[in-house]
Amino acid sequence: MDQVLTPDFTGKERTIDTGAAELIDKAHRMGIETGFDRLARMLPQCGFGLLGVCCRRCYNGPCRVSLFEEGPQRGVCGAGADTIVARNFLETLTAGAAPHAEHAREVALTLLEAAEGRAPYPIRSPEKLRQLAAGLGIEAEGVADRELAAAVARRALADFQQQDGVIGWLGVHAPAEARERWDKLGVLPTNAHLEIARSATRTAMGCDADPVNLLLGAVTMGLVDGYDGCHLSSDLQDVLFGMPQLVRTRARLGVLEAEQVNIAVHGHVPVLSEKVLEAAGRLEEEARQAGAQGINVVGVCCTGNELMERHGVPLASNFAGQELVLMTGACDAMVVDVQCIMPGLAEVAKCFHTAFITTLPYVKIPGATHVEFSPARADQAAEEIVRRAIDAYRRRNPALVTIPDDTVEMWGGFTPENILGALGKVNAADPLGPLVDAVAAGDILGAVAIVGCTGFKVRHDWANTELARHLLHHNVLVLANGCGGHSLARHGFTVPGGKALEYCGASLRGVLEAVGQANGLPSLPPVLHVGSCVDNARVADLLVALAARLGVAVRDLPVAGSSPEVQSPKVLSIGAYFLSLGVDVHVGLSLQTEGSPFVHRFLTEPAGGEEPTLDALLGSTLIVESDPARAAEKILARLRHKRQALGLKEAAVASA
Ligand code: SF4
Ligand code: MSK
Repeated sequence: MDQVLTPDFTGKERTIDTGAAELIDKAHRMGIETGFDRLARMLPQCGFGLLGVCCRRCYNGPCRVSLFEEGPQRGVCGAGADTIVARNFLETLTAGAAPHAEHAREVALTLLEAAEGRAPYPIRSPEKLRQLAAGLGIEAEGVADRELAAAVARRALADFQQQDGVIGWLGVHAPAEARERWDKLGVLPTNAHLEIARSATRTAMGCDADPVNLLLGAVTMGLVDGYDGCHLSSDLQDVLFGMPQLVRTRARLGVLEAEQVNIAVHGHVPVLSEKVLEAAGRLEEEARQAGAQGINVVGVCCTGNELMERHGVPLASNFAGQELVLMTGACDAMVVDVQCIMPGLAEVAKCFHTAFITTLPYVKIPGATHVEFSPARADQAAEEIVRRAIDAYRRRNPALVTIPDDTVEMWGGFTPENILGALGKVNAADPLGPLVDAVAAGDILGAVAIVGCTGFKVRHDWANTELARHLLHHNVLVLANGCGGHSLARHGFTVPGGKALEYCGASLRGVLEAVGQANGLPSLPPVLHVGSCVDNARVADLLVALAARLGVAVRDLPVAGSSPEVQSPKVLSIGAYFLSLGVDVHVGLSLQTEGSPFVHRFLTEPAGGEEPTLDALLGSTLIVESDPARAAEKILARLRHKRQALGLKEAAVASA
């Protein structure tokens, strides 16, 4: 342990999860530093950075322009605040879209290798495969699954190679009305890699300096993330690993088991974690020989969500609590793939017996053990990882084990198919009918997806759950995924008939109970857990289906997305995807665009003024608000505005 801290906060002040609070306090007692401490040491953060007016694009800089007249108004090259802020914003979105596109490309390569017999993965959903082939216009009649899978995978990879046209996955999922608008704006992407490279080029020193043009580039990044990131990943994972099912499992740090070998899988791309889960099943006997009762695989962040929705794997923690999984002293291995993996994990793992294992050639962390993974040697790598966990278990020090004594029940796996299945029990001929009727009657005011992260600037899990509580109270249907989904699962919002039902307004509660009871449950869960970050694709599909059923555009629907505890640029690039569809997006932290009032107004002001705005171009705005109660008010105002424009009657008023 390098340093002994003198913490000036308690665990309870930084998280609303009692188990996580217990482990923050344990870290303080042991002198182990976590992200909660590192943020405290980082404050105050640089004001220029927070305003987005710092530029490090070339060695004439770094330059930072001033909001005050007496300070410098332009960088050395002459770039003003509008250019610098817009470039930084686009750069952030590019940093969000790139990992999602890589995620999708890796899954497409895995599908191709599997189809050609070079990687040990079966085709678990031939139905989804054929549905995709139909959407892509690939002839499937009489074609064997593997041959068809190879054709679909090659078409997916073409989205990273073609030099003209529009990315194919946009053709599979995008509504025609939106596509027409994007075409007119000149923002349609040709190829994910090309657009990412172009975006890196236009934000480079001496290239694009027009703030509006740069911000339209942000819309393109949103489309890249939406179609060649989220949709492509989600679709091909369904083909390879099967469709998510409604699952009932458990969440919180208490899901680690004292008597078992605990393996935490962390990251995003389930090509690895699916194999670790399989290998854990095969090697149970070796774990027993080591003195354990079995092997317990638990999920962290989005790879956890992926295994949860397909296999019912319990969720240990979201982003901000990842180091706390190791602080239990009972995590025998943490195995990571890519994205949202904190380098700080290596330092915490050193304080225990934990094997901290990286697996990808481009994600290495000093202090970690590297077990190289590739789809072709997936089974060998997964078995090696599980054996390292069993070995580590033998070295576990029981005196250092603290597994919080709390887990909560959670339900997940609410895909559009499963939601329609549940609604179909109410009206088999028109499954969306009950939902549409409830929205039209004002029993449901609208819908909001609480997505994205937890971080260190907001009290862990607090804003995600508070916002959900306010929205439910006002009869808003809430969906959730990513680490926001973890937060809501960890605090009991995703259980049918659970206590969180009490937060719901009377008319929403009535709908949830009616649909739940038609399905043999006390109610639908107050919050429907839709899976991982890339499963935002499923949220979008649901909105597209709803708009089609109503005969309106997606931008007309009273719906919004929200990330109250945003930490990753991926939230912004996914957010840009929803904005491009005309869906408002709320974020709970500054976008670091306030340094250019023009850029900030473009992103956040409603249409109607003289300046160009996102709202005027796309029908959507960004809402920046850190207080969940005020954020709910602002979101509700936009939902009501959209209801009014649709001519829907006033929604039921929630009682105080
Ligand atoms: Fe300064 Fe311009 Fe270089 Fe940015 S690109 S660091 S504003 S000189
Ligand atoms: S893992 S991007 S912290 S949701 Fe998807 Fe969680 Fe946000 Fe990473």
